[in-house]
Formats: sequence, C-alpha cells, structure tokens
Amino acid sequence: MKQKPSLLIIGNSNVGKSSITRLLMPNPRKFKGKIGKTPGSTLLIKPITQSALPYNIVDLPGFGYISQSSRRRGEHIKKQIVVHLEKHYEDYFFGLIIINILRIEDEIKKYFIQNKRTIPLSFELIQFLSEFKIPLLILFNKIDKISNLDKEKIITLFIQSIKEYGLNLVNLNDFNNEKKSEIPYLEFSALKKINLSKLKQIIQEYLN
Ligand SMILES: Nc1nc2c(ncn2[C@@H]2O[C@H](COP(=O)(O)OP(=O)(O)O)[C@@H](O)[C@H]2O)c(=O)[nH]1
Ligand SMILES: [Mg+2]
Repeated sequence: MKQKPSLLIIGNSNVGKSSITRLLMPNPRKFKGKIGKTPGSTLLIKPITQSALPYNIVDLPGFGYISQSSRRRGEHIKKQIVVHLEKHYEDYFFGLIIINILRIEDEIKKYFIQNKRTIPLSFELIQFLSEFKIPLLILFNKIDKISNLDKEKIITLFIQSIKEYGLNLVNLNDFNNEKKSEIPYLEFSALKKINLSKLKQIIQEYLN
C-alpha cells in the first residue's frame, strides 16, 4: 500500500499544534495529543495517523527554546529538524507554521528592534522552511485572546519586519499561487475555531 502524504505542523511549544491537530482529526477522541512531546534531546518524529484521515500529521517543535530546556538542547533539536526535512521533504504535501500571536511583539522587539544582528527565531524558521519545496501556510493562532485592533497592529509589524529577510507574507485571501515568492498567512483560533473551514479547504486543495 502506498504511504499517505504528510502534513507538517511546526511551531514552538504551547502555540497550539496539538489543538490544531485535534481539529483536523476525524476521531479527535482517539488522539491524546502527547505524541509531539519531545522528552529528551532526541527529536521524536512519529506520524499521527487515522484510517479516516487521508494524510498523516507530523508535529515538530519550532526553533524556540522552551524555558525549562537549555539553549544547547534547542540547538540539538534544530539540527535534527534540519536533517529530517532534508531527507523527507518530499513526503510533505503541505506545511503549517504555527505562531502564537501573543508572543510576536516581544520577540520582534527583543531580536529585531533592539538588536539588529539577531534574527527572530520565527523568522528563521519560516526562512528555513521556505527553502524546501513544501507549500506553506503561516497560522497566527490564539487571535481570540486579543482585540481586532491589536491583531492588525501585530500582524502588520510581523509582515513589515520579516520583509527585511526577503520574505513576502500575504493574507491567504489575497494569495496568488503563481507568485512563488509569496507565503500566505491565516489568522486563526483553535479555541474558537476561527477560520477552521478555510484551513481545511486549503489543506484539501494541496492534497489533491
Ligand atoms: N485562547 C486560546 N488558547 C489556545 C488556542 N490554541 C491552543 N490553545 C491553548 O494553548 C495551550 C497549548 O496548546 P497545545 O495545542 O497543547 O500546544 P502545542 O504545545 O503547540 O501542542 C493549551 O492550553 C490550549 O488549550 C487558541 O486558539 N486560543
Ligand atoms: Mg503538542
């Protein structure tokens, strides 16, 4: 039997990867959400699969260093992500980069505005992934937690800042598939299921 194509879901700890995975599952009760957890310094890459789901889901940590883990461990995990994707990128039909919208301002202030020589880790992650042939969608998750005004402000700051790295982000609604340099983004809430049908629709389009 031919192996199912894989959907990549990548992002730092606590951004909502497991919640989003659950929303895509035909039988969410069978999915406990512990699969993506990486306990030691060895990256656990285990596809989440359900017979009623036409693709596998692979959940990977982002480049962020979660508080209880050391920077060195972060570097080690990053290397394993690089090795995995260099070897397996052809298995992926689509990739979701999950970003917690509540964390963007701090990250950009710390790494971009105060210190021009460092690159924000989420920019680095997007830049790194854009070098593979995997079509990407950036999800700004947890928009239920902020006002519309703040949401617009933060997304604008993100798009303007990441432009300096040659990355051109556009709203999925304005996304033109022909323009290879554009990366679409979607405002999202796993909690309130905001834009869930849009997400499912675009995944389906790339699957076909
Ligand atoms: N308010 C809000 N909370 C969310 C959303 N998505 C996830 N969460 C919460 O954020 C926490 C981490 O989510 P989880 O899916 O485990 O993130 P993961 O570590 O990336 O897999 C959980 O408490 C979720 O309930 C969202 O869109 N809005
Ligand atoms: Mg998780």
